[in-house]
Amino acid sequence: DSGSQPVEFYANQVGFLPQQQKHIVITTSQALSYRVTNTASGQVILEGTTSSPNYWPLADQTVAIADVSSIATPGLYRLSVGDNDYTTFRISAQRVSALHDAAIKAYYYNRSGMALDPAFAGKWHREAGHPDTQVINLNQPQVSLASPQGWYDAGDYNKYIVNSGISTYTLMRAYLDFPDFYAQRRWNIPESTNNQPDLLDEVSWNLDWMLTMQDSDGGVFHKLTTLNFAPAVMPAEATEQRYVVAKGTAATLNFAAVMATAARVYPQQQSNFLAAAKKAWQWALENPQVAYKNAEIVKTGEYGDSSFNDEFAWAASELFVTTGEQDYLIEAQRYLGSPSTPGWSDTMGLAYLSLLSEQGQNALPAERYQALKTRFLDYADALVETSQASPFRTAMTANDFVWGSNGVAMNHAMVLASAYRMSNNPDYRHTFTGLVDYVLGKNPVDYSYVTGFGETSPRFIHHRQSHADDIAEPVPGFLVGGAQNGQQDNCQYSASLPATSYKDNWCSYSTNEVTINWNAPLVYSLAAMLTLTK
Ligand code: G3I
Ligand code: 9MR
Repeated sequence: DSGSQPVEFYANQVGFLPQQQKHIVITTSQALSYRVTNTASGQVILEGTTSSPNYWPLADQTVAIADVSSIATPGLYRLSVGDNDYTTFRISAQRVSALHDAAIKAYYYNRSGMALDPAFAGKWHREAGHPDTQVINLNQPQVSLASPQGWYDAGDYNKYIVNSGISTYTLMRAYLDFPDFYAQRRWNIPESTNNQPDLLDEVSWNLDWMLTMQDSDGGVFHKLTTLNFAPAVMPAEATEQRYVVAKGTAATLNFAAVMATAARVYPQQQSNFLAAAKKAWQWALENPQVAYKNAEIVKTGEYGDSSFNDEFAWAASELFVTTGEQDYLIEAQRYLGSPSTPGWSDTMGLAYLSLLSEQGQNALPAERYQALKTRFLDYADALVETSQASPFRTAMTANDFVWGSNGVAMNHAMVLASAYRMSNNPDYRHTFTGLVDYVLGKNPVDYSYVTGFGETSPRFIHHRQSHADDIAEPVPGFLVGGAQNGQQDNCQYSASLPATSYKDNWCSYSTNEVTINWNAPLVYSLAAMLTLTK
């Protein structure tokens, strides 16, 4: 009898969509029989046996899978094993929808230079901070510039181009791929009453800032920052002098890619965005190897990167898709390498996403498009295989458990959702929804890693506003970095394996900070689920 050994359940704590694959992980060293009860009727509606258990070394756990996919009616269910052990799970498109809106609303809460009004921010209202109207150029201290707006990067208050760029692109990618989903969607931000989709209003807030970071010669400053990280105070109290630092090749190409994309997304501003993109591209051609390094006195995030082929490939691809000019295609082909999962320092996958989008397909010769698609789907196939072989049914390997592992998971999900859009192969869909389940609770620490969503979700995030306000709940809708065992901070961790080294504490900036670049692929993945999982 299976009741003798207590088990633990790891399940999506927020809600499954009715039609998605639904796997619940159970800790056990033998296959178990289980039953599912509809809590409303009290009726047993499904009986089954788990898969045979497998050991996951990244968590030191042996687990089996209960597949409850056949249940597709919205409701609250109880999954039971033996006489005493059970968990509940929900099927609710509404909850997934609410989660999506919170994940994008998080950007509003991280706006620099804007007071958050109670009408939009509720109990998380706050004063404006960081007007950034008098920012000093660190290399030319007599020069100051205005560089207002934008989003704070993370739990800190600085604004970094490369990370802003991938976040902004990812949100625009969501808009371009799911235009009908976003056309009427609103989540109560100050611009919600205008006639533009809220997503475009939110992205504009950051694009306006990014434009100010371009110098007159076309080069782009790597970041806007204080010299040291601010203490954990509210934005309005973090008043140290801010600087723009050196220009660099990565920031400039990243900017070029984002502005070339924006030229497609905002037709009324096309010429302005495209001119900025071309000027940046030109600067990068003349300065192809300028790696950014923090000067000795600058202690904030470096976002250092010294390999630029991926940024060249990405910027050239965006310029090609926007203009159709063959010269850009030649450049894109020169730099294009193998597809990979995007991240702030690796933008090769973004070039693929754009070249393989509807607009990319229209611009590319058919054979070229097919060849790129084959390479991209081969990469997605490898993620599917990883997931199917994984005891937790999640496409995460040891290499993925880096600082921001949950961001890696969501970027894998974005790649897979895109593969699904191109091919209709359901394996891609199952693999990407399985990754969303992973961040929402189907993981060995049993956390739903998004603030405000799920039974056990982070409360003590490394987010200065959430730490300094007097509100018990953290700002909602933020995905934390997640498990990884680098332990680069001085927290005491109770576990040390890649998939279990996580701590819900302010001290854990290496696992419990939040960032705009981790939330963006979460937003994308949820929009993809709500659109594609019908
Ligand atoms: O490049 C090496 C690679 O060669 C090696 O195999 C791998 C093994 O761990 O490490 C790689 O370097 C990592 C680097 O990111 C690039 O991925 C470092 O270990 C890792 O510590 C580093 O983490 C970055 C962290 O800043 C520290 O610099 C995160 O990616 C990045 O998301 C994070 O970003 C911070 C900003 O600096 C400041 N704002 C908050 C934000 C989130 O915490
Ligand atoms: O608070 C900082 C966080 O936002 C960064 O991501 C992190 C990594 O660069 O650094 C944090 O600041 C810490 C600093 O690096 C070392 N002293 C403790 C700071 C956190 O309180």
